[in-house]
Order: sequence, then C-alpha cells, then structure tokens
Amino acid sequence: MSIFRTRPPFLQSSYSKDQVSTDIDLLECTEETEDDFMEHNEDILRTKHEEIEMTVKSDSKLEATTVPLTEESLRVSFQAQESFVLNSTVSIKLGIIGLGQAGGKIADEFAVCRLPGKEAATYPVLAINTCVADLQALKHIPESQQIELPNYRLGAMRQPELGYGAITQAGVLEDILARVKRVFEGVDHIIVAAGIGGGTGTGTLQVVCEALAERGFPVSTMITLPRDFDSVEEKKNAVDFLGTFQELIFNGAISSAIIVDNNLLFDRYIKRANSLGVDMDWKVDSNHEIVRIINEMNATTGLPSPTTFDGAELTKILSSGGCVTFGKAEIGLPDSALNETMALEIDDILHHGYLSNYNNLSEARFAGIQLLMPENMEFGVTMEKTVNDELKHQMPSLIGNYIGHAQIRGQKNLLVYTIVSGMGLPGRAQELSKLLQDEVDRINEAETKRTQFTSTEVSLKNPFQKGGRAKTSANPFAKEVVGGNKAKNPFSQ
Ligand SMILES: Nc1nc2c(ncn2[C@@H]2O[C@H](COP(=O)(O)OP(=O)(O)OP(=O)(O)O)[C@@H](O)[C@H]2O)c(=O)[nH]1
Ligand SMILES: [Mg+2]
Repeated sequence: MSIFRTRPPFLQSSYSKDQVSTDIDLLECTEETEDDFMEHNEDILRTKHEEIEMTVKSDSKLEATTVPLTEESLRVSFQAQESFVLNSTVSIKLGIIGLGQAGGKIADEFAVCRLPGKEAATYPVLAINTCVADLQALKHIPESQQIELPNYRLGAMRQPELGYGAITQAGVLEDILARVKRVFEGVDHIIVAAGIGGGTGTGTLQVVCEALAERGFPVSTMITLPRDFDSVEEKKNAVDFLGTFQELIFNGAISSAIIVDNNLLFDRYIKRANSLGVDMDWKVDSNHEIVRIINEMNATTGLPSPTTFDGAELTKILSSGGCVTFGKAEIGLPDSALNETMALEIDDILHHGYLSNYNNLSEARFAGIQLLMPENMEFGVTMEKTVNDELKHQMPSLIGNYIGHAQIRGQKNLLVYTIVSGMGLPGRAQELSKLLQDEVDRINEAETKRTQFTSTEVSLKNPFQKGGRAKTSANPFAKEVVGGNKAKNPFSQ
C-alpha cells in the first residue's frame, strides 16, 4: 500500500506547462514499512529541527528556553498597530471562513478586530472543522459561528480525502451555506482561509469556495504553505493541492488567492523574537501578521482623501483573478532624497511581499498603492511620477493601477502600502515542490536499503562425511573425530 493514499479526483495534481511538477515516485510499501517510514521521516525532521534550533541559537542568539512567556512578552512581540488604524474605518466589509485548525485560528484573529468606538467585531467569521477540540480552542469565535463537520471528531489525520469526505456528507454544505447567509449579511467579499498541508483545510477548501462562488459570493482564498522543516506529509499535500489550485484561480471559480508563505513569516518571527528577546508560538505571531496587513490595507482605503485609492478599487484588485500580494514600507522623514528612497522601497516591497515573495510580477494585472503621510506633506507631481514609473517599470503589463494618498494628523513617517494581483503562484510553490522531491528521494533511498538484504548462499560441508571434513573448524573446542562414526538413525530402516 502506498504511504499516500489515493485522493479524490479534484486533488490530483495537474500542473500547467509553467509549473514544473514534482514527479514523486514513492516506493510501494507494506503496512509494516509504513511505520518504518514514519520513524525514518521523523529522524530526518528531528535532525532538521535540531539544525534549525542550532542556527537559531548561534545565528540569532534566540534562547528559546530561557524566556518566560508573559503577557508583557506577548504584547511586545506583536508589532504595535499603526496609529491611523485606530481612527479609521474599513473600506470593504470582509467575511472570513476558517477551515481546519490554521484557517480557524486565522479567522479567530480576524474576529479580534474592532472599529474605533465599536463593540461589534469588524469582520464576521465562521470556523469549520472536523476536530471538535480545535473549535473549542478558538477564543473569539462564539459557538454559534463554529461548524463541526460530523463523524470525524478527531480530525482528518492530514488526509485531504478525509476532509473531502467530511464536507461532502449529505446536508453539510447546505448547513454551511445557511449559516453563511445568516452570519455574512451585508458582506462585500468573503475570504476562505486554510493551511494547506493538513486534511481538513486542504480537503474542504475547493468544495466550500465553489459552493460560495456558485451562489454569487465574491470569494478569495487564503492558503498557508508549509515551512522547510514541516513534514513530508504536509509538503506532499500542499504540492498536490497547488497543481489543482492553479486551475481554480484562473478559471474564475475564485476571485483571487492570497498565499501565505509560513517559511517567510517564521523567519521574520525568529528575527523579531531575537531582537526583542522573547519566545512565543510563532503561529500566533504569524496569524497576527496576516490579519494586520489585510486590516491595514482595508483601513488605508477607508481613509477620507481627495486622491485616495478607495474600497471599490481594492475590491476590483481582489476580484481580478490570480494571486494577490501585499507590501508595506515605512520611510523615515525628513529624507533629503525622498523620491529615490521611495523608488527603492517600492521596488523592495513589490518583490519581497508581506506574506509571500513574487519574482513573477511581469504577470501582474492590477496594482494599488497608498501613501500615508504627515498632514503638512504634499503629494507632488514628482512624487506621483516616481510611484507611477516604479509600478510601470516593475509591472509592464498592468491593466490598471490606482495611486492614492492620505494626509494624517499625527503621522510622523511616510507609510507605503502596495497590493498587486494577477500573478501565478509565488516562487515558494516551486521551491516546495523541489524540497519535497529531495526528501522523497531520500526516503525512497532509505526504503531501498531497508529491503536490499539478500542472504549469501553458504554451503557447509558435513564434517562427519568421509573425506568431507572441513580442515579449519571454527570451533576451537571441537574434538578431532577420526573416521565417520555416524550415529545410526534409529528411525531409518
Ligand atoms: N500560519 C499558520 N499556519 C498554521 C497554523 N496552524 C497550522 N498551520 C499550518 O497549516 C497546515 C495545516 O495544518 P492544520 O490546519 O492543523 O490542518 P487541518 O486542516 O486542521 O487538517 P487535519 O488536522 O489533518 O484535520 C500545517 O502545515 C501547519 O503548519 C497557524 O495558526 N498559522
Ligand atoms: Mg486539525
């Protein structure tokens, strides 16, 4: 039996010509060797984990075990909110659906957001999971907004086909859609979030997105991609899924895709944790980062300004197909070479996105950029030209670009936000595919070694046969027996 069980047809990998698929050829193994595989795999992962921990300790001097986790450390490790958010509304009313554990936790983080002076949550959310314990662990999503997929109480065991089985049970989708209608009343756009790598999120994402799209909801997906040292299982699930996903984002079933590279967020967390001397669950921090950039982008486009990049334009970008990337930079003021600095920073944040890196910006179709500046600063023609030139230079085939600015009382530095849509998958997708291929090769090699024992044919001569006695006895205590005094077999006739 193969380690990775057969998956439903929609999860079969089918890369386009631009995407080099990993030709993974896992050796067939028996139930018995499956355990061996896991053991071996765990060894690889353990070693990798240790390597990383050592790197973390030696390179960035993060002392993981010495820092107590306190309320204080939790607070300082999160970057403080930009102050403009505290006085701003949001432009798009987003509804969030979290699938599986990762999706649920991201939705939980969205559920924390409040508009200034408002009691109600800014973003209505729903969490859907096979695992009851994961739902119960959510802190900000009331039970009425949690949906348990019946009959899979303990989760989908990282098997997307189980997640798929759970969501396609009779009546389940109808129940979800009824709940969506109730909770997401007045919502402009839905984001469906999941961690790709597990069973529930990976197996349910396509079904949920297509059901919503069929009923006319504009839907964007948000998926997290595994880190380097996440398991082979997670990488395999992710890489298989990405092949299908690529079709999904270009056939119009979903409006766009926000890809979260967990590896990137993890690296950033390590650097920040080191500089602040704190240690906490990097996932908590990463979820905060994800919500932060989307909420800030939504708030910048909600600011009153004569030349703002507004909510309608943000909606258009989010609905224009392909992958979406966000960027953010802060430029200290005053800056005597402001236009040059701005050009460099824009170039940097376009390529090094907040959630994923894209080196295929030439495929971009729409871009928006918002500058938040001090009240007394002017958005002059040269500044506008610098921004425009930079966008055109990096993305020559843009269909539309929206450039806006807002002057904010109390703002000290210049904040630059970018959002770009229309690209294919980020470089991390290909990187994951290669990483997986290498790891699978290693596993297959180990598997070959494990089963390559062949017994050497050894033929011992009978020392009791006449003239046939071996000259060199291995047993030093063996007595010299002269002649063939063979005991008579009492059973022979
Ligand atoms: N950014 C981020 N990623 C997460 C978080 N939790 C899990 N992940 C990643 O998401 C992927 C899927 O994990 P889960 O969400 O736990 O899987 P699931 O969808 O619940 O599936 P099953 O547990 O198999 O039922 C994994 O590769 C994790 O590394 C989180 O809180 N934040
Ligand atoms: Mg789970």
